[in-house]
Amino acid sequence: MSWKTFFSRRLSFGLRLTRLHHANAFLFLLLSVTGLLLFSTFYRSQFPSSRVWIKDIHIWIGIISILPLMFYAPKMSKHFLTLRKKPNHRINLFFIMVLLITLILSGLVLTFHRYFPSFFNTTALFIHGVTTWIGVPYAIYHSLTRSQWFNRLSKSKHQQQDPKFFTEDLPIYRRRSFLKMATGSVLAVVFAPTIWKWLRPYLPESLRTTAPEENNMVPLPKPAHAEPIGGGREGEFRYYTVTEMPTFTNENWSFTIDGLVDTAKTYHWEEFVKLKRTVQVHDFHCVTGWSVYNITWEGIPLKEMLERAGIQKKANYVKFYSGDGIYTDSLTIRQALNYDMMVAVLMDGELIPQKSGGPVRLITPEMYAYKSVKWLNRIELIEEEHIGYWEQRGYAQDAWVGRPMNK
Ligand SMILES: Nc1nc2c(c(=O)[nH]1)N[C@H]1C(S)=C(S)[C@@H](COP(=O)(O)O)O[C@H]1N2
Ligand SMILES: [Mo]
Repeated sequence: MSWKTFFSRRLSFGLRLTRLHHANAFLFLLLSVTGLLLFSTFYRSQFPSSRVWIKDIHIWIGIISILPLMFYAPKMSKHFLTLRKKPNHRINLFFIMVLLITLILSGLVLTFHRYFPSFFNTTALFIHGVTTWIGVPYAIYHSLTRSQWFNRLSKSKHQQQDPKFFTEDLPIYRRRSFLKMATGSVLAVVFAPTIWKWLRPYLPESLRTTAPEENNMVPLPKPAHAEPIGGGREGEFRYYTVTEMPTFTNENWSFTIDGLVDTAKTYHWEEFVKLKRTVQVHDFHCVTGWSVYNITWEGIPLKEMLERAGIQKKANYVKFYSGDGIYTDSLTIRQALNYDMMVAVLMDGELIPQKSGGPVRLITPEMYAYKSVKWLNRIELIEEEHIGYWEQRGYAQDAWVGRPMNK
């Protein structure tokens, strides 16, 4: 295959197919690389800012990858006929087509997630995941076992005779299928840990290992109800952090409200757990397409916290700091006074676990969860607008879920 083929007009049917095949393979490679970068936690923590444009590139290549399929569609039946005698190739072809179409459709749902109900997005994200973890190893296997290098490897020297005399029992076939199996096994071993990492959040709690280090806060807050009034959450979180997860104890934890307030105050845990709390049930939406439903949150309404501190006239924004030392976000005063903004302490009747941003986390039920600052330990009232961690990296300042701008 040479680059010239991509620009010539008079090509045989076979060469046209090869050209499409190569275009498709190239796009698939780019999509795999950008997709895996987006999935990688290491990458996310090392180069958080590039995620936004890598995601854009991934989406654009995804849309471009519809083109080879469109060019291929009218040729498909003829191609299928030429494969009469090669049932394996037919199966391969069918399989690849189903994979690509599923990837593209689920990718489109994820791209336009703002227009779909969140159940749709969660399902699309799962399907996009399944097809990726089948498709990527399969594509690698396919390109390896069809390569010339593999062909040379699978023929031993004294077998360069006319292939029509070979049957399944002959050594060349045994050698070939052995090599294919070996390639498959190596790929399975290489991909197993990553696939496990992807699959784990979907498994029931009992099959998962728990984090080694937890926060240790004393005393534990007592929930208002014996059972969570929402009946227990449905769906799984993907635990995000842009740093190592911070760990808290009574000694290193405090909570401050300051800035343009009448009385700035720093709470210690014993004081903080005595503050009056309320309970509310809400869904939780990440802007990347996953959701958790019916979470029962118990905590101090943000409005009460702010009003207790006394909002000064000059204050226009509320800035939230994470105890990780890096993550911040902000709301306008008007947004912050919305009745369901909460400084949450309990989730489904238990102290919010460390990996979920506990002991204290901001909850912004009607906004995308990037506003929901984990390990919240400081609220500052300010005059000028503050651009939060993800907003500096391209997320919209306006985070209302499924609602017109500028509410
Ligand atoms: N401190 C901190 N808060 C954070 C984040 C983070 O990386 N660090 N990620 C945000 C994003 S984008 C989402 S979707 C949610 C994820 O919450 P979870 O980790 O409990 O699933 O937390 C938000 N708050
Ligand atoms: Mo998110």
